[in-house]
This record gives sequence, structure tokens and C-alpha cells, in this order.
Amino acid sequence: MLPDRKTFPPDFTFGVATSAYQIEGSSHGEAGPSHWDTFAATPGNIADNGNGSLACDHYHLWPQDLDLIRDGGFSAYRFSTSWARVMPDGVTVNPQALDFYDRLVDGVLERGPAPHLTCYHWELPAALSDLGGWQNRDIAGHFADYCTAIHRRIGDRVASTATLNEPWCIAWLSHFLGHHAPGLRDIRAAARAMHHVLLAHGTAIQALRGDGARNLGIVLNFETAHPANDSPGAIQAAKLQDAIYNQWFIRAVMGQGYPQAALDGLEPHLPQGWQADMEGIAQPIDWLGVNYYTRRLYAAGAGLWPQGDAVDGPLPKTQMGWEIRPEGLTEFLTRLARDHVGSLPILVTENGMSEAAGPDITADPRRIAFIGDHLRAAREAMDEGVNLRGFFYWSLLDNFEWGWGYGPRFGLVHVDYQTMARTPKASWHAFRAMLRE
Ligand code: IFM
Repeated sequence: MLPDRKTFPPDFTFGVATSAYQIEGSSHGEAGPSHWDTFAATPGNIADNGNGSLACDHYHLWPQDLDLIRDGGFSAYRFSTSWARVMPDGVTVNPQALDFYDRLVDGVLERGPAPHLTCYHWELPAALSDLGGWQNRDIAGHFADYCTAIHRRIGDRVASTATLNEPWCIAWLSHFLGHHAPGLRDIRAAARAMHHVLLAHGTAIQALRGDGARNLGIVLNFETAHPANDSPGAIQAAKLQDAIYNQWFIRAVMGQGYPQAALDGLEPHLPQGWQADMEGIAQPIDWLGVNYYTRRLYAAGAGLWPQGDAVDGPLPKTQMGWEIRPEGLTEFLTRLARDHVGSLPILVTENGMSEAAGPDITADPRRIAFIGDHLRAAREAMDEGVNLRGFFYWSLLDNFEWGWGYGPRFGLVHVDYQTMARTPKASWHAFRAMLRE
């Protein structure tokens, strides 16, 4: 059951979220290749050897997708623009791309919801990846130029702008764990990316503010890290993962410096003189975006830093094997307010679950329960004083789930990848009933 709409303030935002590469279709509209296209070209990197070249064909079908947002009763739409579409070579603007996003934003507004822009949800132009991508300090200036180009075209009509989505994924998951493009497993590359992604955020915020942009923020992901058992090694491993995942980015953005536990392992690999960048990184922001999905258990591991192995947990799981733990959302929201952002507005910019389609593609009772439990967890954080202003479900549509390909289905709306037919699921109807109350 979803909660009663009236349990949230009237001006609380209920939205849905998507990202460009996962839905648009990167082969249309003269987009340049991104590092996801080049990563997907290596067999085995994507579960089904798929890629985002067609995805949900949102590039052509966006009017019906926006209708689904309006008809679902949502008051906001969080979408991203693709850097590789806007700047196919990383620096030169593709006018067709800006025209596309211009039409999209007008289309959202015509239907009523407020558009919320994320500038980077992972489509690094391959040309910049070839120059070292996030390992190369020059990325910060390139990124600021890209954000400014987008802002100049659609910034007058968006309700908010986020620089980056999930820097942990951009840096650690992609350069140390190797699961996402560019698929590296290299501590030096990871440390540089961990720093440069933040430098890019700070540089872009300064450029955007200089250009008159308002309501700027960043979207960070948080994942509970618990010890798998009572051993000192497991406790230590969970603490270290928490520092890398849940503290590194928010502390730097809020001017609190990098957490020592993570610095102990990463500092030797950071670019020289990194300390001088910290002030520029800690630009004032107007809101914080929080993505929350799950928790992970860690056991002591042998070998090189950071010793610690993720192990299977006992809680009910989603299609992707992620534990379902709604109270983690309350915990993160209250912790963020207490330790980092105070009364700064917070938006839950992503929360959702993947669930395989059954014989009835519209039946998703576990998803409805998941959403209801997480909305109640969010409400609890508000009762504890957190300045939470909105909740965006991930995702409007089933879509390309990165290295997992098209298997996991996160959507409120089912997508048939053969016909591109969209079919709202019971969860979409449940939201609609709630939001129409
Ligand atoms: O699909 C992703 C999204 O791109 C970023 N946040 C997590 C989602 C689910 O894995």
C-alpha cells in the first residue's frame, strides 16, 4: 500500500527519474560515441552484450513518455542530458542535441510537471575518455563548459540543476571495481577520478552561478555498509566502505575534508596538490539529492587495501539481489542532516526496485510494497526534522541497466523491447491513485 498523499505536505514533490543513455537511444540525433558505447563493444562487459544504441527509443517516443508522467499525476520529472549527444567530440556543440532537449523541456512544462535537470549521468564522450577521462584534471574545465552550454539553452525553464549523478559510481565503481565504463581496476585511476569528479562539480557550480543559474545541487548515492559478523576485521571493513562510499563525496562537497579512513589508502594515489582544490570543490549548493537503494554486508578480506569482501545478506532481495531495507533511508536522511547538511533542502532523487516481469506484465505487488515502505521511511525522517522536499521514483520506464543490460526491470511502466510498447504496471496505477487523492 502506498501512504495517503495527505501524510506529506501539499508542496512535497512526487516525481519520476530517468537518464539519457538508459532510455534515449544513443544512435539517434548525431550523438557522438560515449565511453558506454565503447565499453559495451567489448564482449562480456554487458550481461546480454547489449548497449544503449536504441534503449527505449525515447528519442522518438518522448511525447508518450511525458504523457505517462502527466497521467500518473507526478509533479516533477528528473531527466539527464547526454554530454556525448550535446558535444559529440567532447567540446563542440551539436545543435540537433540542444534542439532535442529544448523540445523535451517544453514538452514537460506543457504537460504540467517541473523539469529537474541532471547534467551528467555517465555519458562521457569517448573522445575525452581517450584523453584519460576522469583521470585527467582537464575534465573539470570541459565539464563546466558542457554544463554552461546546456544551461544557456534550457536553464531558464528547469526547476533545478544537478551537476553529477552518483560520483561514487563515476569514480569507484568504474575505475576501481571495474563494473562500469571505462571498466578499470586501478587504485591510482580510481583515486584520481574520486578527486577530479569533485573538482568538476565545484568548477561547474562556479561556472553555472557565474552564468546566472539557480537552484543548483548534486546527486549522491548512499549505501548502508554493515559488518557481516562481530569480528574486528568485518567491523573495520564496513567502516572503511562507509568512508569511501558514504563520506568521501558529501564531506568534500560540504567543506568537511576527505575522511581519514579513506585517505589512509587513497592519498598516495591522489594528484599532487589536491589539498588546494578542496575550497573550490566546497561551493555552496542549494539542495542535496540522495539516491538510496540497499545495504551491503562486509566481511574481513585478505590482501591489499581496502581489505573487505561484500557478502550475501539475509534480507528479502530485489531481482538484482539487492537487500530491501527501508529503514536505511530514514537512517541516511537523518544522518545527512545531522552530520553534513543541516537544514539544506534534500530530495530523494532515486529510490526503486528491479523486479522480473511475470506472466502478467502489469502485476508488481512487491514494488508497490517497496515504494510504500520507503515513502513511510522518508516521512519518518521528516518527522525527525529532516528538510526533505521530494521523492523521485527510479524509474519511469524499464530501461538499460548498465552492465546488467535489459534484464532488470525498474520501471513503473513496462517496456517491450521488440515493439517499444509501453504498458503501465500496477505500481504506476497505485501512484496515480495516491497522487489524485
Ligand atoms: O539505473 C541506475 C541509475 O542509472 C543510477 N542509480 C541506480 C539505478 C539502479 O541501479
